[in-house]
Amino acid sequence: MTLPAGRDGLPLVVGVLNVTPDSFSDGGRWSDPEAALAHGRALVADGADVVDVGGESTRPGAERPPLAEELRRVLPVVEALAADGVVVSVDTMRAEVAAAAVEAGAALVNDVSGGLADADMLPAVAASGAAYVAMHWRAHSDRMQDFASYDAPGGVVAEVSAALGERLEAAVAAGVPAERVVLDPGLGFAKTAEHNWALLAGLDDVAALGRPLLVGASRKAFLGRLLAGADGTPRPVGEREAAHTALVALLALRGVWGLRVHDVRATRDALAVVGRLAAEQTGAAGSGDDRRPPGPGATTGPGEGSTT
Ligand code: PMM
Repeated sequence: MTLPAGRDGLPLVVGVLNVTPDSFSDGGRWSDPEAALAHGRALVADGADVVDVGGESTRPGAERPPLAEELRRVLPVVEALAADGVVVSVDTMRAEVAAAAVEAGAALVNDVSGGLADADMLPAVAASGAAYVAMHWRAHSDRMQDFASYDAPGGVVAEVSAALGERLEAAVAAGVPAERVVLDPGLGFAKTAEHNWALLAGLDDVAALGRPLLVGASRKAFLGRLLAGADGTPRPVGEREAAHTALVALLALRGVWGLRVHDVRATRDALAVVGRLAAEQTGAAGSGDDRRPPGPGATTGPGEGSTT
């Protein structure tokens, strides 16, 4: 499976579908397979290029579901969406879930542990033929914030880049072709808000590993902190979308490969603005087709930045 690509040179929009009772922003909303499937279809109608189906909450402090429960949550949804022709990704740290989901039609395995949580994961991905997202991770959610310190020279950007480089090497050593691997800095996973901002500013260093980047910032706590009220109370989860949409536009200009988001419609709107302006700047607009990609010679167009 080659990597899917976004539309018109813009980043791929990966819609989040958490089939969990306890995810931090949408836990319990789609926990029965029927509701989950309807939401997955709504994400596609809103313009998601990929739907990322997960059955384990990674909210800080969350407990892991048993394997059988994770399979029960994700498999029917993956199967039904794939049967609709949707490109499906499975968000799991377990090799058995990854293999079963690919069997059921998933094209990507999104492993927030980058292969560290389950020694069988990388060989399973290699055998499955699926594409692989390796995220930066240090520990399971019940204790990940105990590991949010980055003291090596170069700080969080250097440490995360080095760790992702190792995960890429491990994936390749297990038989996953490098061309199928996407890297993700793992915003919020064993990271403070300051670490997240440093990583966003330093994405080019992560991109220097030579693989496309996926970024998941949607609704995360660092945006709530940024928008905190005068008394320091973080902005609630449901009121962070405008800030996230601004970030989406900036990340598109940086040339990221994919954006993992809850609000697909707002993301598509932001990408429409980025794409249209890029087309205007490169002279590709004015043909009556407002959605044309930037042509050669673009200097600020999406996908043309130094980060891909
Ligand atoms: N974040 C969450 C879950 N899965 N996968 C990737 N690749 N990157 C992320 O940043 C990421 C992820 C947690 O967020 P959610 O509870 O909103 O799904």
